[in-house]
Amino acid sequence: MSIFSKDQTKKVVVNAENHGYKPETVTFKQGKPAQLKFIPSDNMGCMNEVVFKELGIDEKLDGKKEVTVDIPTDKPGTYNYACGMDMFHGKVVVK
Ligand SMILES: [Cu+2]
Repeated sequence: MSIFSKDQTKKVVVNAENHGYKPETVTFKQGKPAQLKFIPSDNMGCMNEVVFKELGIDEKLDGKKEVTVDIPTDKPGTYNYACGMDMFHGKVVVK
């Protein structure tokens, strides 16, 4: 990340054999661009898809490359996300 950037970037490791998303909750500050990076592992299982219902985001995680999701930070709130089967869950808090 550039030192000139005020963006916020956080990482979540995805591992279906390690209880899912680590960390389960990520917090961003309101008002600055925010990106959540999903870091794949060798154990993706059904976590090869991540769905943010409220944001209309549905991304494939192929287990090889990181996937970045832009999180809106214009207002405070909580965005829940889950695997494609709605089995593993995580959330993003903007405040
Ligand atoms: Cu699942």
